[in-house]
Amino acid sequence: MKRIENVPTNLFTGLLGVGKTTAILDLVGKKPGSERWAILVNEFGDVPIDQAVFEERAVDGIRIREVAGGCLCCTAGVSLQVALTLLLREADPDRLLIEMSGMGHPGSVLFTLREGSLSEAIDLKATLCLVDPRDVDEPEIRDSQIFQDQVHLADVLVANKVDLAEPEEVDAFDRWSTSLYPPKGAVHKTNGGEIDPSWLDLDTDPLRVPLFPDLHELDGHQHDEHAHHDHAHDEVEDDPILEAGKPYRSVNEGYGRYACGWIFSPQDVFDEEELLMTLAGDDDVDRIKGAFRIGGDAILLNRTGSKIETRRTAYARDSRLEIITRRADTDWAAVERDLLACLKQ
Ligand SMILES: Nc1nc2c(ncn2[C@@H]2O[C@H](COP(=O)(O)OP(=O)(O)OP(=O)(O)O)[C@@H](O)[C@H]2O)c(=O)[nH]1
Ligand SMILES: [Mg+2]
Repeated sequence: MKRIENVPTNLFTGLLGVGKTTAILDLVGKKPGSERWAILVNEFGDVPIDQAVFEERAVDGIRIREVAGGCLCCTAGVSLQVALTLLLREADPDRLLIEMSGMGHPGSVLFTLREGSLSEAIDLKATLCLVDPRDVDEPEIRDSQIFQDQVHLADVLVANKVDLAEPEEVDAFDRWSTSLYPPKGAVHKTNGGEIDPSWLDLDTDPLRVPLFPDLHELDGHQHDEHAHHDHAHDEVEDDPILEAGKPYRSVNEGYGRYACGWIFSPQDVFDEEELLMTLAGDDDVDRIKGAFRIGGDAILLNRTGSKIETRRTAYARDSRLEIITRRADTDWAAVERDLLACLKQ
């Protein structure tokens, strides 16, 4: 078997919905035709959505693998190594891009990539952290430990969604980003996740260590190999048997967030307007992403904060969604009833 060595690898970090998948898709569009790339994507929820988004856009020479249900930092030991070993073997890539979950702490992932058994296979390059410039002015976000460590461990800082920020917010981002210590290798501003491929080849600083290495002990649980999860989640079944009107449902929680994912039978067809009204409702929701069959067509739906976007998609295998909220007492069965009420008869 061919020995895989020194695959240039970048980690993409940033809070939920900041634009990591959008940025990687943008890069995929710029991939030289002759190159093979591998993408590892990690999502907080159990039901993979980003994987469907990547697969929909998959061009020749792209291999995708998903580690769902949690965050790579908690699976950084064995699952990350297993997933990466398989991915590297099947793709034999010229480049590897890793998208971390928005709730993910990059510290232990970077440690695994640098020191673990894969360190020879991987040539770790710059870690790119995407930031919504509006967040820099939000003390609740700016002072959160997860945000601080995502930023601190980044070599390249990219303000994305600049189109949604006021000029004062962009100024505040500029002041904040230049005040960071140690200084970043590069700071950029962009929209739509537009990344210059040359940023990927910047070096990583191996001396950056987490400010909050024990971050994921916050819920009062140990963070070690034996008692590692401060989040509980159902294992998503590989191919759940789906009956019309009876979706598969899987919950997952941790780090103060509660998620539920559904996969609906391909026979279930949604009324787009009803669906949008239903999913725009709850103010406590942090993030929704999904793909829905709406008749002849299918849509991808993205909600970040209170902003909802949809676009047509070629993904039509089933309908699926993930909702992430801060409310521990969310009645997921009731949410499911609301979703079922959006089905076309
Ligand atoms: N207005 C605006 N929207 C953007 C921009 N970049 C991404 N988006 C939108 O933001 C939403 C979330 O983008 P994603 O790329 O899925 O974000 P993510 O960081 O991968 O999200 P998670 O994987 O859930 O953490 C989508 O609806 C994107 O179309 C941007 O620069 N401006
Ligand atoms: Mg994503």
